[in-house]
Amino acid sequence: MSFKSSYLAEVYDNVVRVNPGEPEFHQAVREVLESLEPVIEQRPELVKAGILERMVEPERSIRFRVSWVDDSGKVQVNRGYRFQFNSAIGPYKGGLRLHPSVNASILKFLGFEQVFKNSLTGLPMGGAKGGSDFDPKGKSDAEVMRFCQAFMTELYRHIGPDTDVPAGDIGTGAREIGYMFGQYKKIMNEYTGVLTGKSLSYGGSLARKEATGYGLCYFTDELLRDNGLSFEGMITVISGSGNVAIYACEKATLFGAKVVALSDSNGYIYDKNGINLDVVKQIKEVERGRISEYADRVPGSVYTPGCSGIWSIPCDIALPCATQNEINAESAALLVKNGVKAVCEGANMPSTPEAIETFQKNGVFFGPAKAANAGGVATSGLEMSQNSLRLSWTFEEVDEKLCGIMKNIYKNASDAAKEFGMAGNLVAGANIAGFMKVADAMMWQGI
Ligand code: NDP
Ligand code: 2IT
Repeated sequence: MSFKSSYLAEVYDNVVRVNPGEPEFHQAVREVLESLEPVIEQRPELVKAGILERMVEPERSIRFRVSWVDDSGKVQVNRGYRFQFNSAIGPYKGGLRLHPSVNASILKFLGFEQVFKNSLTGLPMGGAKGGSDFDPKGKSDAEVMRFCQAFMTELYRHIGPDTDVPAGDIGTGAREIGYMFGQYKKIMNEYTGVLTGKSLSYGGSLARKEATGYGLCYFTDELLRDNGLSFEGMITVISGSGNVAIYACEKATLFGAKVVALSDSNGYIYDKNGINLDVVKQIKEVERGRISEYADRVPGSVYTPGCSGIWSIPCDIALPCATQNEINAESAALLVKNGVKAVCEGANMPSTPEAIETFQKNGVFFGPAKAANAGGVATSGLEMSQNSLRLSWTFEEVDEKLCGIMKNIYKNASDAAKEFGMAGNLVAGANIAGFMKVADAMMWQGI
């Protein structure tokens, strides 16, 4: 799709020009700008105030060296980053990704999207993302600890409970958050809610671990019901087998779906009897092993090397929960051919623009990441509230709030799509609804 508005084309071309070699960032910006065509027509004051030009430029970009000592005594060097995108509606908030593929393009696409996602939650959180090209896989606990301490020894000066509150993402779970929190506390001599995704014993929130996956299913359930369907009896394929995938599998199964496949970056498992999640949790959460081991332990299940083959499994519902651009046009076409009814994104930007177009053209109900996976950061927001209040809500209290937030996100995205003449297009609806609140806050606050 090309821009109708020459102004939007100009904003986009400039993003490409000043951020060369950053295709993921360009992709994320392009999608949002395309959605905003009708808004810009109605609100010329936003153009005059340069709202879009400001939104596509991070308020602050931080890059730093992380040196740490491995178990053999050798010094290792990684690159650390934090892109603080927008603080119009609250302190910067967003995860830290630890993966060898991490670069500025990936973190900027994530930070940019986080602004709109956080706005959609209705909670007062700005947007940021950070991380490093460090690979926690295959490292000892001591190595992970030394890396996390070195990372925080630089990051601490840029964050704070009212400034910027990082959290987990790919490769960053409770272990990494714990080591980072410990280091921040030592340096600052301050016990404060500077990170979310903490363990329960020192300020974490019940249901944060489950939140992204559960929230994805609450959103999907709402979308299905609005269209006269439900999870009951639906054959479901979920990619990934990390934090988001595991708890999406758990809730989808509780809702009556039959989840038949999960994956990791090496390959996928197919279990026609429905995934035994206790086995997956043991392999992934306890042993930090590979998904291929599932096939060794569960009779009747099959492991296939390679990631993209998972989308050739016939299913009613697909929940991509691994990484960006994991569903391309070809995989989308296969899903459509096999009769998929709904695709909702647990990962960030897992569908390419061509894949999204394929789903939308073929009447597949499509829940975009910014809306569908916002349950994680929403519950991080609830963790921040509990830390400020110095109390803890029960699992049921947090889960109920999460469910309410996800229903609200669905309604707001769906209403915004209708209001701007694109009923059913939740990509446009989520982008517009998320944008409006941030744009208004920026207008109030001046330049
Ligand atoms: P985890 O690290 O817990 O799990 C990531 C999963 O995705 C693993 O199964 C991993 O396989 C797979 N994966 C990662 N990178 C690739 C790749 N390049 N190719 C194929 N598979 C890959 O991360 P999360 O579950 O937390 O995150 C998954 C997605 O959800 C990400 O897009 C993240 O940004 C998004 N997300 C996470 C939230 C959260 O609260 N954690 C909130 C909202 C979105 P392997 O083990 O082989 O690397
Ligand atoms: O992409 C995301 O929304 C996250 N990784 C969660 C961020 C957070 O601050 O909880």
